[in-house]
This record gives sequence, C-alpha cells and structure tokens, in this order.
Amino acid sequence: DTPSQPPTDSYADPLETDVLIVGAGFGGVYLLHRLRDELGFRCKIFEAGKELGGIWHWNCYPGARVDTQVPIYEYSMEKVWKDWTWREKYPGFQELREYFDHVDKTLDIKKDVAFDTRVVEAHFDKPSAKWVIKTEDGRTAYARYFLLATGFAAKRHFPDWPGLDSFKGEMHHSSFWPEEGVDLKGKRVAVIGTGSTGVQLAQESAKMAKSVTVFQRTPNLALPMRQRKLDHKEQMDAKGEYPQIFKDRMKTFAGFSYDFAEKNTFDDSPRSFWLATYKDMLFDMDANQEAYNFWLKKTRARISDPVKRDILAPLEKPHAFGVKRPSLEQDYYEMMDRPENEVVDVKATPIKEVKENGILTEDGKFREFDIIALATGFDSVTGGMKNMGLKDVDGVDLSKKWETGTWSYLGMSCSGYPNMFFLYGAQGPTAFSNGPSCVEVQGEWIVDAMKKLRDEGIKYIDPLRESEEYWRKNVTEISDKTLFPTANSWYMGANIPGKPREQLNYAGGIPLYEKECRESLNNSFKGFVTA
Ligand code: N01
Repeated sequence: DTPSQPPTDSYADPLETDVLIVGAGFGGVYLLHRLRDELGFRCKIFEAGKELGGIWHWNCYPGARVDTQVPIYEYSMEKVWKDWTWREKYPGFQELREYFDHVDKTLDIKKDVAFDTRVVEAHFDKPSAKWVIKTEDGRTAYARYFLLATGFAAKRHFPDWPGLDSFKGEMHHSSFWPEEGVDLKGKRVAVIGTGSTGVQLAQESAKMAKSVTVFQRTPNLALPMRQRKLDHKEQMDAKGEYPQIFKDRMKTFAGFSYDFAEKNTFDDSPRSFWLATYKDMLFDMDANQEAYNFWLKKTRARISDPVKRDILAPLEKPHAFGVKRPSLEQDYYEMMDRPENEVVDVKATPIKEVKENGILTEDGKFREFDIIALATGFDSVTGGMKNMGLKDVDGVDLSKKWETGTWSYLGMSCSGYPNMFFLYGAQGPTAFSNGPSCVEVQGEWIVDAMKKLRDEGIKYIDPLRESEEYWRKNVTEISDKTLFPTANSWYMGANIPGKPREQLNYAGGIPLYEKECRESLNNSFKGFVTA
C-alpha cells in the first residue's frame, strides 16, 4: 500500500481554476475524478471538513452506518471496485472512511482538495464569464464552472427549546459528534429524535450507557437490517458480475439492486406479504395499511413492555408506511424494551425546557441526564445551498429566490446562476435514490454537458425561468400521485418550522429522470439559454 496523499492546506490566493467543486463526499470526488482525469479540466474541491467522505466524515455517532447494502452503495468505477472488499454488508462509518482512503489512493483525490475551507459567498461575473467564490478565511477563487456537491444534510437542525444552551452535561448533534468519541459508560443518555439517526444512536448507546431515554415525536417504522459479515473471497469471486450489477442499478426506480414488484399488494394472500416491494404501496392507502398491519404485528411481538409497545408501534398508523424513511435496525426494539431504558412520547408530552442537568416535559416530569444526543435532523435538501451566499446575476441571494419555494431546472441548475450545477440536492432523485447511483446519473450528465460546452465553444448556459416552472410542476405532479405529500417529512420540507411545504425530491425514479435530463442535453441544451 502506498500512503495516501496529505491534504493540501495551501493553494494560490486568488485561485484560478476551470472548475471549483464544493464538497468532498461521493458527489464531489466523482466529479473531480471524471473532470480532471478524463477531460483534463483544472479542478479544485473546497471542503469544510477535514477529510474526504462527506456525510461519513461528519457522522461518527455510535452506530452510524449506511442502510444500503454493498456493492450497491459504492462507485461503479472499475478501478475503484476491482480490488476493494468490505467487511460488512451494511458498512459502518469507520469502514466507509477506509473506503474513501482507498478511493484516494486509487484516484489521487486529496492533492486537489482544500480542506477546512468553507464557501461563504459566490457570484457569477458576466463580463469574464467566471464565478467569483469567497471562503470564510478570506480567500478568493475564480472558476468557469461552479459545482455544488454539498449533499442534502449540510445544515443541522437545532429545535429552539428554551434553555438548550444552559445544559451543563455533554450535548452533541449527531452530525457533529466528537471525533474522539464520547464515553457513554455509566451515563444517563437522552436521544432526541427517531429518524434513521436516532434509531441507530439509541440502539448502540443502549449497549454502553447506564440508561437511554428516547424522545420520540413520530415512531420510526423501522425494518430489520439483516446485517452480516462479508467474506473477502466471496466478494472477489463475484467481481465478474459487478459491471452488470452497476448497469442494472441504473434501471431501477431508486438505483438499487431491486425494483418494485410487478404485483399489487392484494394480488398476494396476507400470509405471503413482504414489505416495501408492492408497486401500489406508495400510491394506495388500503395497500399501504396492509403493509402497516404486517409491520405492526411483527414489531409489537418484539416489545414486552405494553407502554413502550404502544409508543414505538402504535395501533393507529402514524403516517403512511414508507413515506418517511424506515430505518434499518438490528436490535432497536429489544434495546428499548430493556427496563433501564425509556421511550417518551413527545407528541403527548412535548419538551418544555432544557435545564442545566436534564429535560423538563410539559407534563411537569423532569428527567436528569449526563449526555444529550440531538438526532433532530437537518434543514434538509435546500438548507445547505441556501446558506452559502450564492448570488444570481442580479445579486439576489439563493435564500431569497427559494424563500417561498424551490425552483431549479432538472434538479441540477438554477436560472440566473450560469454554469453552476449541483447534484444530490433539490428536485433531483436525492431522497428517493441510492446516493452513489444518484451522484453517478447526475454527475455523468454534468460531465457530458461540460464536455459539450467546451467542444462547442459555448461560454455558459443558464436555464430559462420557464424551464424552472416546468420542472417544479413536474416534480410536484409526480409527487402528488404518491402518498408522500400525506406526511410531515423532511422530503416535504415539513420538518423545519416555517419552511415552505413542497416536494423537494424528484419521485419519478432514476430511469425517467435520466431520460428527461438527456433530452435537454441531446437537443442543444433545451430549456437553457446559451452564450
Ligand atoms: O433526521 P430526520 P436523521 N421535537 O429528519 C425529530 C439519512 N440517514 O438525521 O419525525 C421533537 O429523519 C423528528 O421528529 P418527526 C436518511 O436519509 C441515513 O435521522 O419530525 N422531535 C425525527 O424523529 C435520513 O432520512 C442513515 O416528528 C423532533 C428526528 O428528530 C436522513 O439522513 C443514517 C423535533 C429527525 O429525523 C436524515 O436522518 C442516518 C422537535 N422539535 C441518516 N425536531 C443511514 O444510512 C425534530 N425532531 C442508516
């Protein structure tokens, strides 16, 4: 093994480059490699964190692991997969970080990454047709193309409970967990939030802490992960199938290894049901209720405490099954069922105040804690981009443009932001897709678009306002045919007080999405103005 490159902590100021990418997770690393190594563009990544990996760099809370199995959750690039094997079917954050080290050794990424570098402002200068990008530490970069690969979880959400700052114990947001870890042994731990993060955090903390108290507003309709160890030889023997696996993944709705079954729910007898594959489940409330009933029966059987059983798996369906992300758990219900742990229903008894040594709920009950883990999620999908000082050609900030709703074209570009492209963000397949699949389908389009621009001597492209109207309508209409709008989820922007309620993700599936995007590219950038 050759050691990986040290990060570049210095670069010219001002920096002149062809392509400035923000974010060094799956998206940014993919774009850097394709644009630099295949097309010969000069590229630089600005990354706010200290390492590659994006979400796997930031998320190091106990239990952080991906809930998509490998090799579906990895790059399809042969030079990366050919001699890499995993230890677990659903790898944890440590193994995913090792994967990024491997990617770096294979593709030599870090030499073009400026770490600890946060973008705070950017605008397009029309006369020079260049983006002018400013960083928090006062440096400037000029780039012909500005690519945002900041992911959907770049802005943390902290609810505004009174007294939050007064807590004297340790308090951490899940995505800002201390790198060196937190010693939970013998501690009374509060976990607030039961999204994918809260479930993982509670499940693993319960193995170390004295007690874990979960504050749940909405039950997570979590499914068994069926984790298993993977064997090196078994994986090496299967490498011959990888090209087909990666080809097939792009043909499925969510960029996975499987798709919806051709059947509807009631085509099968209740005894042979199995969840999440019936094609009507996300469209038909009766079919969806069947899925819930099935889940309920299996889950309630795992919880012996009747109070916890009714909170964790209530008889009344909290929302349609699958319209909020079901976490994949390993022994979450068994851990919560243990007598030392508690589940508080904060819909019935909301949090009233955080005090210096614990949490007071509205029923007057005070619980003492040593550690509070905030698994309260993110201003997802749009929050990160709205927070970067992105100005359009008239100087209007993106946060203003998106104040009352989100507008983009193809979920990759915005009118008034020439030559700026983003991926794994607003109005793309993002939340409804496997991350690496989404990154590759959008990344490939961006790469091809930039090649075409260069080949045809086009200085820049900028989507028309009408194109954005069309895309927003498209995103909304597709979503309105599903059950997604029926729940208050981050998919719908409904997890953040005051945020516009709208579908933030493209729910038409990867193949249809790709077709739409290609249609523009193959028809002289239909929907864009070119200059
Ligand atoms: O965030 P979330 P997350 N009072 O927004 C609760 C991916 N991910 O970090 O549901 C009380 O889903 C909120 O309650 P409610 C994955 O795509 C993947 O868990 O809004 N509670 C909810 O329970 C995931 O979907 C993996 O009623 C409050 C929780 O906090 C996405 O990231 C692992 C509250 C937030 O859940 C985000 O997941 C982790 C308040 N004021 C994450 N405010 C894997 O691959 C919020 N909540 C496994």
